[in-house]
Amino acid sequence: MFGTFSRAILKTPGTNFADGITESADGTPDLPMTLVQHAAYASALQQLGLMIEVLDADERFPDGTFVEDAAIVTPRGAIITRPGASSRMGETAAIERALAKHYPTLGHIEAPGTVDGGDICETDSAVLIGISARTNPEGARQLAGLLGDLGFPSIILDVRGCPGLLHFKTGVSALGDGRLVMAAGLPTFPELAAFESVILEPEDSYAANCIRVNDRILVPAGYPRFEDRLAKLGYAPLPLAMSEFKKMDGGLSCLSLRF
Ligand code: CIR
Repeated sequence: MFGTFSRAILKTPGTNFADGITESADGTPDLPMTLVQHAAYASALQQLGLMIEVLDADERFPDGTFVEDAAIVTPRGAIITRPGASSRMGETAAIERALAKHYPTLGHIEAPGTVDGGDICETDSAVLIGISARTNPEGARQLAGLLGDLGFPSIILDVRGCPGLLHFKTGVSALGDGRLVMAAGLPTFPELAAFESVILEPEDSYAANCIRVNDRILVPAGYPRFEDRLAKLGYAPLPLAMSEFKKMDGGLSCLSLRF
């Protein structure tokens, strides 16, 4: 069933977490607070029944805690990405080692393709692949082929030029049940016409990156209007403090690989 997971891989933020890439004007993350928020996120996944593996921090990669960008994991196979930021390309080696324990074979995005997992949104009917500043058309093409081999249809959407969208999933998440959460101000994508869209208020855009995990929707804390809407739709939101990750342009989904 959509959003049903039994395992997750995470990676502890390193002491140089603040040296990662960011365009946020929220300030410098506080390391102790970052570690507290990361531990709370890990413990929420455990409470939802997931077995988690938390990889050690690696100071070579300040953005390495955003593990979602390094792989696409599905119930039928996993694909190691080729991240679009050169400082992040080496992050995939540790993720590949961790995933190799669970998947007998792994697909790979090859040069000149680039893909960040943050651009990939799995829905119950198709995998949505965003072309962004990080995922290029060649990467999207390769990924669609690899997903097709695993039996998953995909839809490629070009989100380059959408203001405020680092990744596709910065602005779009799947709730299951044919529903997408979308940040305000995104263009209308004809390819997504079959989905029911839950469009957020402009001030709540950061909450557009949320994740369904088993019977809960993990949402960033601080967006009560969105929580109310989710509750009215019959979902049970679980708010998690994300302020320090937001300072590094990170969202909820990017802190874990769920499978
Ligand atoms: C970056 O710019 O690559 C990191 N500072 C943030 C990555 C966030 N990843 C994600 O939303 N999937």
